[in-house]
Amino acid sequence: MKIAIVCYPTFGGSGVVATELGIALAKLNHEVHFITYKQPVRLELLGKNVHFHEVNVPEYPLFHYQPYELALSSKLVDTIKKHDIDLLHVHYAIPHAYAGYMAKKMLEEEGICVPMVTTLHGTDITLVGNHPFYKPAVTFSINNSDVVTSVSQSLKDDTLRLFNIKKEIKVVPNFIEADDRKTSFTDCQRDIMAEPHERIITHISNFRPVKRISDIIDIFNNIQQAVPAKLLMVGDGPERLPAEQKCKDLGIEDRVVFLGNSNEIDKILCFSDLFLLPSERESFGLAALEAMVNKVPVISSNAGGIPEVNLEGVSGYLSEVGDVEDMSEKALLILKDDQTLDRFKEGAFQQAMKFDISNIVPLYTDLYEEALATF
Ligand code: GMT
Repeated sequence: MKIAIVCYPTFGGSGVVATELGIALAKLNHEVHFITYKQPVRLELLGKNVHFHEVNVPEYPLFHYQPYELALSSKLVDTIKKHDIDLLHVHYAIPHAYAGYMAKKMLEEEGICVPMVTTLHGTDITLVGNHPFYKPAVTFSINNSDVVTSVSQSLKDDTLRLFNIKKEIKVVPNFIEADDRKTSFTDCQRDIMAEPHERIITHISNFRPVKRISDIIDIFNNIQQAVPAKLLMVGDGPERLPAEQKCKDLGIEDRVVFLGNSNEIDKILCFSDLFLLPSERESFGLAALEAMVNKVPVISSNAGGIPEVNLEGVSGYLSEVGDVEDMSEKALLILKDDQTLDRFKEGAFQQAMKFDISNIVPLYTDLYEEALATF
């Protein structure tokens, strides 16, 4: 198949999933065309079967807002025609499904029919898309996609509750590649981050308010009072500076390292002992899954789709959103001795294996084939 993928090319989970999916499809000999405004961060090499088409939005001073959707839908039309694309897969309803629908209609005028698969990732539904300013367009885009998938049952339930959806939504969970650990244990340079007797706690996100960064600092503060520990904060976003200040106020700034955005997630996770994800909302929690496949147990909230990923008492523990004390106690339960920690590390890995790429990518290719057969 020749597949065009539209995604956000940033560090966010939706972009990561779209990129990894495209790379996996290319390995299966499908021809994959990424269409977005920047080369996706995880797309390191443009190899055989992988192409990237940049969407340019010319700046024009008359416009207060530059029309990205217009540029994207035009680029889609051109690329689909030029490369004889069979199917379009857009990640994120806003604005990708909207632009995709416009492209489909323009192509239909020329007698070209291309089915569109839309994958909902969370923020496009629970945070932004649900806003009254966007809701009619999001509802329309979902209802006019040929196939709609969501990354968890929880997100599907939210979508059906919040929007007037007439289309069937199929749950296709996010995935990881268990065989593709880039860091072997011999490469794992734990000693650059902590002393042998210290536990390493890690958080990775885009530091938006929904991630409850302040809770992470509080949980870590409690942990480090009971066991020697370091906290690695990976990523960047609006809550980073307040978090750095909070560490200073608590007098723990020498125990917390803010690493900024990183492309070396596996290298960091290989020496981590515990991952914290106390989010207010999370449709899936891909960062937790990436931790688990690196044998890092997870202390999380029970928000959204996280309980579909993190298994209570096996890969970690879950608490009510904001219950910092409970999360701290459960973290210490896991970290209290090496034997318990090893049991949770193995539990995390086994649970992550359920989401191995080999189980999930065929779900997408089956949907593509169905869509093409009925189109
Ligand atoms: O919240 C993020 O970290 C970024 C966001 C995105 O739009 O990329 O992530 C969403 O999609 C991910 C991939 O499907 C999910 O793992 C995240 O849970 C989801 N974020 C939210 O629902 C808040």
